[in-house]
Amino acid sequence: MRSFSFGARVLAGATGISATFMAGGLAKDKYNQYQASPIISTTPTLAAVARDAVKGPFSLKAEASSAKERTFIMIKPDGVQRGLVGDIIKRFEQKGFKLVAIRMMAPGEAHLREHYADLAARSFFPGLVKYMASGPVVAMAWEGENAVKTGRVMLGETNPRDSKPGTIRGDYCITVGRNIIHGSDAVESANHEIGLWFRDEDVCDWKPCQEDMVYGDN
Ligand code: DAT
Ligand code: MG
Repeated sequence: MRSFSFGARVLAGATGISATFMAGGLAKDKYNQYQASPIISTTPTLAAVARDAVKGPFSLKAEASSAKERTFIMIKPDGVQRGLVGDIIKRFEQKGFKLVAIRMMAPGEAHLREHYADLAARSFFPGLVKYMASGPVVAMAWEGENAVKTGRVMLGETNPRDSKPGTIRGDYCITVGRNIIHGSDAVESANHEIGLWFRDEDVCDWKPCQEDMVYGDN
């Protein structure tokens, strides 16, 4: 065991104390700064952010190469309530797709009306919005080659009755009104939806270490 001289121990002790004071002082300064700055109360609602986002040009997140294609997947309130979040994420991970954004939220009816705007004239629209706002959802963006089309295949048909076993809707649900998951139906709508649900900085560009094992033409 290494032995310290008395002098060294005093020095070490003093350094420790001053370091503690310094750290404490810095922390206190930070705390005071934090106290001093008022909490911003003008945080825009998700619907407002989305409205601004869709007014401008859509950011094309999927144009670089097909391996960069992104799709918007959302676990609906019934999927969350039924404890299917983990199973659904697992399917996309197992497939080899890359999770680039994820957020649990209760977006509210205004945002959901915006998300399903193309269905606004349908008779089931009010019920759809109400059900979608009945609890939190898990919104995600997944990236990979043909992510949009393959994502739809993984989901199954809109009506679970027509969905094959092995698909998410085929395995986990029964009626169209409780079909547990949303998936974009085209690259353009995927980009639009990702822009509607996430800010640019929420979407992560990263390279999984397994990428060369998922993609390769040989
Ligand atoms: P998908 O979710 O497969 O893209 P969609 O965009 O046509 O299907 O419809 C969005 C959601 O609306 C769908 O997931 C469930 C609901 N929906 C569609 N058709 C319906 C119907 N006939 N009755 C009740 N809900 C319906
Ligand atoms: Mg759709």
